[in-house]
Amino acid sequence: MEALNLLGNIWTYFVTNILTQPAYFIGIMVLMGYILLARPWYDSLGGFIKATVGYMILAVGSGGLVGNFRPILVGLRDRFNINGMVIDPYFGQNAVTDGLGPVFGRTFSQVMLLLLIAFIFNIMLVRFKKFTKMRAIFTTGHVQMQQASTAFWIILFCFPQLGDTGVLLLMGLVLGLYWAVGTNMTVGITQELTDGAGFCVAHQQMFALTLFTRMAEKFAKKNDGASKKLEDIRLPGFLSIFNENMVSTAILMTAFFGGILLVLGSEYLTEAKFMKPGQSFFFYILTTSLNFAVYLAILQLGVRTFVTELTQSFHGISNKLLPGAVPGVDCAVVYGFGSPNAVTVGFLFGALGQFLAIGTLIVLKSPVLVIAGFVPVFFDNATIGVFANNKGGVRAACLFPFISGLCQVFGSAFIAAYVGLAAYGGYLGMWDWAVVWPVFTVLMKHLTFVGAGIVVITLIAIPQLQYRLDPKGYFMITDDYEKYRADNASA
Ligand code: ASC
Repeated sequence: MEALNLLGNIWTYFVTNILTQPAYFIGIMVLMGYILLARPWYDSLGGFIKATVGYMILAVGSGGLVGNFRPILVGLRDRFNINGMVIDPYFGQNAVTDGLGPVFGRTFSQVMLLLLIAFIFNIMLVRFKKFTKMRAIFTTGHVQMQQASTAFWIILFCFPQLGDTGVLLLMGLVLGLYWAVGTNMTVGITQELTDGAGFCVAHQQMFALTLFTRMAEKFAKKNDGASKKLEDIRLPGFLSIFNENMVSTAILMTAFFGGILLVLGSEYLTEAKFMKPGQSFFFYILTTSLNFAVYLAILQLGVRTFVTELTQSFHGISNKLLPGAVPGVDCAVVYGFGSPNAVTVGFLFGALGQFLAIGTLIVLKSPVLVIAGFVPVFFDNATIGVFANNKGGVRAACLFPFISGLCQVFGSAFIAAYVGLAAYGGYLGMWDWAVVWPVFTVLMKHLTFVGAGIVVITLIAIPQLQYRLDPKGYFMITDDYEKYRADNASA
């Protein structure tokens, strides 16, 4: 018993301080990688510092974006008196924490256990990649925590009769599979986007990225102007200022933020304490809008600081510990690649889709109303924008984030009402959790164990299908990207 307690304490310490703090998790992975590569201690220490600090810089950028956007979302809700649930991973996690006791008589500590079991499943599935064809490890800890919370709720909702161990093992398997299969799906498209940087995406829209990127490829086949990539467009005359990313971001955001802030009005913004009394409204709008470009630049600096370290050091892990494994990282890392304008365009069209969907719910007098949260509207859609643009150009970068915005709102409204999380004020709301997980949930609720079986078999089958499509390039794309590219070019 004593020993078990000690183990539990060590695990809790590890989860709180390292696993859910991606900066340290990535830093320690880099350190381990360099040690395994037998690099001198000072190189290893340097790698640890650059990776950790780089990730912390990235977090400053993404945190700044979230904070900067708050007045707009809070304001829209207050001004239009919308009473609904917020779609946002942090609100979703709070809703689970608040509801677990009253609804299911459970505590949050089991969520951490679920996280551990799912993570071990993920590693095992990659360890046996010869059979499973799964290549990637999910390392984005704060996201794993949010997903484990929502998944725990879903499994309790679907299998209320199941005991503690059964619940944890069944959901550990499904969630571990989702992590292994989802990250694995993004390996090829991320290698192509980053020209072989050696990582993939481990976040909350992995199915969306795969689906929309494949659809965007179809656009590229038509060789007209609209399938040109954002970075290849050279605008003439005065429009040429939009060719510069920082300028275009600032102008687009000033139009977007400015429009909404004008509607909210300086009186409201002062009352809600977003503006100081007597502050110039014009300069408040300008600063808020320009800050967007500032935080985006910070975020990209963070990415540049740690990606090279991660790529180099991970060879240590993938040569010695987990043969051929690829690290899955935060979606924001891809904003350092492809077209920076795709980030802004994806966000704007995603916002358009979300606002349209929210308006529709209001008009149709839906019993559940949704309030946009910044994390889904920005991080899902900007990432979809980057991948879609890379394959399908401008049109894809506008269309797919827009569709995604619709899916996020309608899907979340459905699932949150269905499983009862809407009553606690929030739902995770990211694309996979608004589209893919609702399907899993309906299957498991109605067909119980048969439904769970269908989910598990479908997930297991996905990497097998991917492998069948390109048996020769499948492992080569990560083991030797240069050769993969050369082979594809000659084909
Ligand atoms: C999420 C989440 C965040 C952001 C961040 C993006 O899903 O919980 O804090 O996206 O990971 O960089």
